Amino acid sequence: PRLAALRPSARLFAAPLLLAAAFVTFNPSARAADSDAPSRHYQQYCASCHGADRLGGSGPALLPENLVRLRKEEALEVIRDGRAATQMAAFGATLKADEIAALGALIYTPVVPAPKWSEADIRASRIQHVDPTTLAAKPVFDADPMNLFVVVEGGDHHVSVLDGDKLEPIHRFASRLALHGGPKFTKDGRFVFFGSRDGWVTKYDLWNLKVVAEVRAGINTRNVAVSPDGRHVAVANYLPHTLVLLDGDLNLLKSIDVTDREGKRSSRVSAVYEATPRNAFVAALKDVPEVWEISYDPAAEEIPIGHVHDYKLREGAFVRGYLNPRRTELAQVLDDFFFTQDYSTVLGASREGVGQVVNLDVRRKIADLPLDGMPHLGSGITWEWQGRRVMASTNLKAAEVTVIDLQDWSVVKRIPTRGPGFFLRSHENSRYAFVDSMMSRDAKNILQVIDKQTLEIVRELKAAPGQTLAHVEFTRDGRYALASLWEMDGALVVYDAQTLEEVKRLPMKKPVGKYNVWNKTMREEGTSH
Ligand code: DHE
Repeated sequence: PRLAALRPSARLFAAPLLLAAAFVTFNPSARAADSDAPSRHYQQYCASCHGADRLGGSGPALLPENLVRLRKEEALEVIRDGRAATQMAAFGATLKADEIAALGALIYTPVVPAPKWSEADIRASRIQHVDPTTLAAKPVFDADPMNLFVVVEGGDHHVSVLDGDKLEPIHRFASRLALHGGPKFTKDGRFVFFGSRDGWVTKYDLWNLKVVAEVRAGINTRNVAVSPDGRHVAVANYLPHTLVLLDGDLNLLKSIDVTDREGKRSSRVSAVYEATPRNAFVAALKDVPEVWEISYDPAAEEIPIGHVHDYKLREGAFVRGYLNPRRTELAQVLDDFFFTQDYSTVLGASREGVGQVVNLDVRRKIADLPLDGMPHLGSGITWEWQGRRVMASTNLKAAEVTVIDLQDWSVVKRIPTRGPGFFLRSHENSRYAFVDSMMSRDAKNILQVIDKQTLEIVRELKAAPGQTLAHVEFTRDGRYALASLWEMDGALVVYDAQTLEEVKRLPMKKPVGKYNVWNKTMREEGTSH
């Protein structure tokens, strides 16, 4: 009962702690054979922060799905030496090398059966941080609320809010661990929603500079999307295989088990996006070749069986269009994708680089895309080039930016770069686009500037060798471009977007990404949405 009286976040933390204590004190296997040692050590040293079930607590979840980005050797180093600027302690003096190796093997072993995160778990995890009725209905600061930047500082898991005119921080707050994907803003720029790799969704009030509410929607999450009015939020999960729909206060509306039409094969969700002209969320599935469109319009047309999610319905039946997925079935999985500005069409690629163009109105593939390597269409941007609309994206495996004609889907140009890159960014008021070579071995420190009219590289901006310079976002008017010096003692480097000269630096802890309220809410053509 005392545990039940705690706030959900405290319960999440305390439950494993108590369990761990119980385990250490009473578990008879504490003296059992050595094959039990890794589990015993896990419960003794890790469970209080990472959860008795490895689903996370104040520390991240320790499941193979959540650890894919961490090399095993690095994980062993972290167990041995701890992690600077975090609560992760060093166990090198407590555990022998082979015990650390066994603990490492344990956390990379899948939990069987796969852990569940039910609707009840989602509901129980919700935390209301402030009473919304106490929040002011206008900004508590003088800066232009539509020209704020939200900067995700991955180094110490914080978020900074910048005044985009003065280019100065106005606030900084602690975030959930490992935020990933772009934070998503409501159209008025007041609220922003963050998703963490461990499934936490945070609603933040930018006018009041306060965390309003949080909920854990999954165990391993890809990203979040929000409707412009802020009334609907969608969460794409890898673990469990669910797509979670929340209301604007982060109360659960429904958690959809993601399967193919027959309900035979379940799937992770690669990502979910909001498509305003369609009043819908659009999601791609990673293990089933389908794109789903989920209307958040309560008056949405009914969907005939055959396109819907609920395979148990009898032939000829209809379901409500509202919050029920409508399927587009394809021959190939879409892993990463880009929308045309009117959201009628999706350009997608599989991890193997198979590209296809899908029209969401006729709900089928309408063309192939001539792509190679691993195009990162999610980082795509678009502009007018010689009277035609083109899009361009980086490639995670090839040293090029690929420019595609959006009329006939042909490749206009492959612009050679220093190395495979992650992000591409521009602004309609700028003739330049900035691309990194983050995925290369020796050119991570170089940002290249592309002239959007000549399609040539015209300049290189360099950080010190060995450092990483990547991810650019423009100010609302396109005058300045802010790049991340992606180091623990890193910075935002501000460039004049015309002269390309450095203007100033703002110290930041590994600023993974930065997002301008205006550019995001206006769906500026030079930024991902
Ligand atoms: Fe991301 C956005 C997928 C690894 C930093 N990344 C996205 C989005 C997707 C995606 C689908 C768009 C979601 C959105 O904005 O709502 N990312 C993937 C992967 O599949 C991949 C390659 C492997 C993985 O581990 O999941 C991957 N991503 C990374 C990283 O390693 C990065 C560099 C560091 C990190 O913090 O994880 C990283 N991804 C980002 C960032 C964005 C992003 C900063 C937002 C870009 C933007 O400007 O909107």
